[in-house]
Amino acid sequence: MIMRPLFALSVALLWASPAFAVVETSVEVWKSATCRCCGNWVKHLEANGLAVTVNATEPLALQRLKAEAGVPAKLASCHTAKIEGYVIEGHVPATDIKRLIEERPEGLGLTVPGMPVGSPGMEQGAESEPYDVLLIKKDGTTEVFARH
Ligand SMILES: [Cu+2]
Repeated sequence: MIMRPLFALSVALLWASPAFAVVETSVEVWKSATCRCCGNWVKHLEANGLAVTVNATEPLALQRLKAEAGVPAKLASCHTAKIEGYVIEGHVPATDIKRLIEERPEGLGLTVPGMPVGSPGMEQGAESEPYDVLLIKKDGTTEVFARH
């Protein structure tokens, strides 16, 4: 019966290890394997210190995932991500993701609908258009979380 307490101890140590903390705060991304701007957005997150895991996902599965996450079609973009229970849709800047995790507002998560030129991953030289990062509320309405 000496195995039991040892086993319990090792499980406790496993859960307390920093590796699990990293996994907990990493961004999980679903995107088409060939989406270039999605890949550039992932690089933007990593460059800003966020750990990212990427799932190559077929378009239909991606659409279903967006619907299940509560992202209405009119607020959708190319890729979908999740961090700490929030959904992140489209080219949301890393600074806004960090603020979301810090402030933890009530809502489903953040979206940048469409793919505005100049947003992270959508850089086209010096060109950029103004865009809003929207907080998706639980009832499907939105409010402006940040303006860029
Ligand atoms: Cu894109």
